[in-house]
Amino acid sequence: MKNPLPDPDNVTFQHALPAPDDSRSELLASLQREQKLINPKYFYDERGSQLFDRITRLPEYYPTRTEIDILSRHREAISEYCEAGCILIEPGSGSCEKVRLLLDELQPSAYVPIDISAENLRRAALELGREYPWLNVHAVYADFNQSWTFTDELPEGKRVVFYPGSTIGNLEPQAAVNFLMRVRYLVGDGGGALVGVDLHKSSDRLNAAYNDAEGVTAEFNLNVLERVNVLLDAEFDLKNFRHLAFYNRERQRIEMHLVSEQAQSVRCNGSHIAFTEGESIHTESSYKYTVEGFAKLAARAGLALERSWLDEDELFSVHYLEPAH
Ligand code: AVJ
Repeated sequence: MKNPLPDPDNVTFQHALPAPDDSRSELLASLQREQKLINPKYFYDERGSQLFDRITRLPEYYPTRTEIDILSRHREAISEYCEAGCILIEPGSGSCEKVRLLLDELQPSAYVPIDISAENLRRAALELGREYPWLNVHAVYADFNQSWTFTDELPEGKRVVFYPGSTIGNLEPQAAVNFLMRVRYLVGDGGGALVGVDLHKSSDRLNAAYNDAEGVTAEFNLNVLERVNVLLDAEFDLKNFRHLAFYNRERQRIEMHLVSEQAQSVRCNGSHIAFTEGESIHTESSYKYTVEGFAKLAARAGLALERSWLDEDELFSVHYLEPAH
């Protein structure tokens, strides 16, 4: 069906995606490593995004509802730190749900959603622009894991990066420091960052959140193989792999794997990838931090933790960071 509404003129689009070949060879190389890997960014195709949406509503998966609760409860204080008139930049904006909790109170002069899912980005930006006609929405279609060059074209104003959802937990700690250094450079001396971070806690609670009774997380994990099948013209059979997720306390991270149920050889990109029985593909790490641990991490990137907001049970945290002087 054609969209009967014209695009609102407070919404603009910018395209900054690298050539698709780059990401294909990166993905293939990661599957040929000693410990096979798939970057968790590949989870989020159409179906993967839908499954993740379902995860966020599962009784065991506390992060989303807890963060929403923190953002709503503290929107006034949060807005004082971010400041009205700021340029709010959200890498991996998805459906732009969480930013809605802040917009009315914060009154930023522009919102810059960045996402690698073109269709979702377009839909989400247009919807948001219609809902908030006073807001300048500048959508950027880009892979922020790879390049930040798009930032030359942003409107003027105090820049604040909004990075909710503990997405930063997907990065290895050193990569998280590198990410925060880029954030610091992007926002400059006068800017800031609002970052949502899942907290270290009991293994039982964490293990339950990634092994839900309904099996949605298992489906989400397995679905990444469908994506690989499309991107690399491969023949992974989902029935031959099973979901594994556990909290690695020593490294303070949830690990998700897909475990091969049998010895098998999978056709992939004109070649084959061999699995022994029980061999795994590491599909995701989700690092958990203490407030002190996260403050130290941010400090390594030249960012000072100005303020933290936690829920009562100390399950989740939202932090305002500023360049350290
Ligand atoms: C979107 C990376 C924050 O690590 O909790 C949820 C993704 N994976 N269940 C997380 C995820 C399995 C999620 N993040």
